[in-house]
Amino acid sequence: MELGELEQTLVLIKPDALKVSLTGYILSQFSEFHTGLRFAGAKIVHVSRMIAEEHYAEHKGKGFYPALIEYITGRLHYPSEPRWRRVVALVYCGPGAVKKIRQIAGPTNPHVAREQAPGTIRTMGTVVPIRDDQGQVVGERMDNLVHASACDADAEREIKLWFKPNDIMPYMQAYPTETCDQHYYLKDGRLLDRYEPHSVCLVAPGDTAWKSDLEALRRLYREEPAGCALEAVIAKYLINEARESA
Ligand code: 3AN
Repeated sequence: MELGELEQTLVLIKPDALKVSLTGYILSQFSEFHTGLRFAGAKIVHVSRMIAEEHYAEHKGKGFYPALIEYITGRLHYPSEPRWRRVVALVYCGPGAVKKIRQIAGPTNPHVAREQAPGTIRTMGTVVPIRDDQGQVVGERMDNLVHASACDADAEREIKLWFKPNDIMPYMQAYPTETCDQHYYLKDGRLLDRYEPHSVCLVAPGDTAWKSDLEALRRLYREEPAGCALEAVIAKYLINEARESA
């Protein structure tokens, strides 16, 4: 699909940025004045383990992965204050969105950012050693303040992971949508087509959903391969759902 004006990217303002009150500064750096891009969506999210693990699925199995999940879920920066564990999730829209936001964010590693990209947001991040149970350093965690999608394909996957179509202004919905014609509920990790006590309604007839999500839900419901995990589809429907927030 030729995106052009509808090119989009996902930004997460991560818990370390919230902790030191850099939110306003980051929003200002990404503002229309600096980037020519416009907001398409914004929400405050208490990050569940489910959405964290889907967001960073490509890093599963790497040494720093467990620390990455603890970091993005806010457990590291707010160990005893679950109510402050949150990120600001944003969608920016406009030509060159992915590249422009990545440039202002800077390199992944804050040390590299300080050396090679002065003025970028991640120069203000930190790198923290990861230690094993014996206290030996086994890796490092990069507290780099913001996430920014790396390419158009990642942006699409990530925006669809964090946002429902109706979280985004109608003129700025970049990916195909479809009207749902049946109920899907979730209970104990299983999809249902009708309500049972203690189930959560994911989508109902008449709801607008990403077309790719409904295609996946139909296959997953029939227990056929869907090309993605159930969690990748349902995580956004459980955002800020008290019953699901681990
Ligand atoms: P970016 O966030 O710049 O797109 P990714 O997608 O490669 O970088 O990595 C996602 C996150 O995983 C990074 N923001 C960083 O926190 C962490 N990370 C990536 N590579 C490493 C690494 N080699 N060591 C520690 N943490 C890493």
